[in-house]
Amino acid sequence: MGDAPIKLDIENGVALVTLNRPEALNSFTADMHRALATALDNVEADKSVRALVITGAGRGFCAGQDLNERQRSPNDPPPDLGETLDKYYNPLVRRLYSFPLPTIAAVNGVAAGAGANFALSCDLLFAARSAKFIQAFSKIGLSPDAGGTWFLPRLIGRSKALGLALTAEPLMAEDAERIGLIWKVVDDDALMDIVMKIARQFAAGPTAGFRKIKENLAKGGANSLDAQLDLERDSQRELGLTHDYMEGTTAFLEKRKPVFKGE
Ligand code: LHQ
Repeated sequence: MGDAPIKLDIENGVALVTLNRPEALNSFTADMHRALATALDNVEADKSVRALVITGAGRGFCAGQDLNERQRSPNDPPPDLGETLDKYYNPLVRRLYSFPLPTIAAVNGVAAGAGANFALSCDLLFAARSAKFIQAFSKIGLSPDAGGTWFLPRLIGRSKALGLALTAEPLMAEDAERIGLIWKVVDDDALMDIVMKIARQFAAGPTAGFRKIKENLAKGGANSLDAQLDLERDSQRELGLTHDYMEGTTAFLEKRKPVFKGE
């Protein structure tokens, strides 16, 4: 039996999920999707976990759909790719985008197709300097999926989104940072140290506040200013009653580091 397609390590409040099919640049098989969903179930069930990191084993992050699984002989009926999206990719993107904890994608190498786009559903993207992002879909006659047509224009604007999707040109990590697709580019050998340090900070942070930040920013793109101001008021009212708000303000006044409980 080969290695498990997903590895899950939990330590110091941080769950590290590793896509683990390095021989195929961690491209997604149905098995890997199922293992990832189970890993995320385990992360959500473990109340000691307060931050999630996703990375790839080996030299790639994720090359999207495993195209071997899609190989057809001429006599097969045409595949229903929509079913694959409904069953695997769309639930994954929805789940990560609204995951109740801060999520970080540590993009260690090439991220192509759905592998580039599902990463955009994480909250913070760090990329190794040698990593690149490829909207590979047009090369095989497809249009971006895994949320790409939603995330890309919002993050980098219509012009860059169309350029990347139509040409399938690789976008190097430094350019991805420059145009706002990702949070930060870092040296390859520093990637995991930097990401895990931030993840541990998140795991010792005000988790309920982080959750509101995610929820409210997600709603901010579609709400009117009026609706958003009301939402901010309601959130602040709720967060103002938490242990962590009290602790944060007390620690500030006492000139010490806060000890957040995440509630
Ligand atoms: C792969 C793959 C791969 C299998 C590298 N599959 N083996 C959703 C729903 C349903 C259906 C369709 O699609 C989707 C969404 C999508 O994600 S569509 C887009 C699918 N992905 C791609 O088209 C990317 C295909 N890969 C590539 O273009 C290149 O491999 C990139 C540019 C990612 C990396 O290039 P290199 O660094 O030159 O590596 P390589 O091409 O030599 O790949 C290394 C190995 O990984 C190689 O196997 P081998 O046995 O020859 O060493 C590749 O065959 C394998 N591999 N991507 N998606």
